[in-house]
Amino acid sequence: MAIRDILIIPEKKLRLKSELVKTIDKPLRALVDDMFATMYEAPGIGLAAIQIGEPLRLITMDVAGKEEPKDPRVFINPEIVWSSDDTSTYEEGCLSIPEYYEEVVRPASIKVKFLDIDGKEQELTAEGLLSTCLQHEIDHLNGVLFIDHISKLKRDMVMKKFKKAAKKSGGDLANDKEPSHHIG
Ligand code: GNR
Ligand code: NI
Repeated sequence: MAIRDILIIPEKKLRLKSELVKTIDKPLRALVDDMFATMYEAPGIGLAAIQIGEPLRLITMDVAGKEEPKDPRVFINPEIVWSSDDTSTYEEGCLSIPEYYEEVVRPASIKVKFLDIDGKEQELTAEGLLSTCLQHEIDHLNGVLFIDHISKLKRDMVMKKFKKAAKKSGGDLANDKEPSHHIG
């Protein structure tokens, strides 16, 4: 079990559409273990595999409160099969966009179909934080981030800030722009 690095914007991989999980085998279960370790350590209430660089339709989640017992959940190949017309607004954050929080409007309730860790088909109707978090994570599987649901002005401000930070610390590898000519 390993804590893995979480990708931060403007990392291009975060924009990939993740692939269906084909087989639930030992390596996949090891990946799930890494995702839980990484998610709990962060700490976060959800994690999509692409956030640790694995473009698979795989999510870990635990929306239990601090005082409540752990409630680890795994969603494999999740699909939203129904969304409510009524919406709810929640202040969201993302481990791939650290320390930025903004209100997002989403359907209040959804019904999802998915496979559990034993490969068994499951259905779940979610509301509240579980619904919000599931929609946030399923967005990740499609290369969508919560800042895509806020105003372009706010999104552009956030992207600018993180591009600048990546340029300062990581240089060209962490940046989605052209190679720097200042090295050497
Ligand atoms: O830890 C997280 N908290 C959170 C809060 C409100 C809405 C969504 C989330 S998910 C986030 C972890 C994360 O980035 N998952 O992709
Ligand atoms: Ni996120």
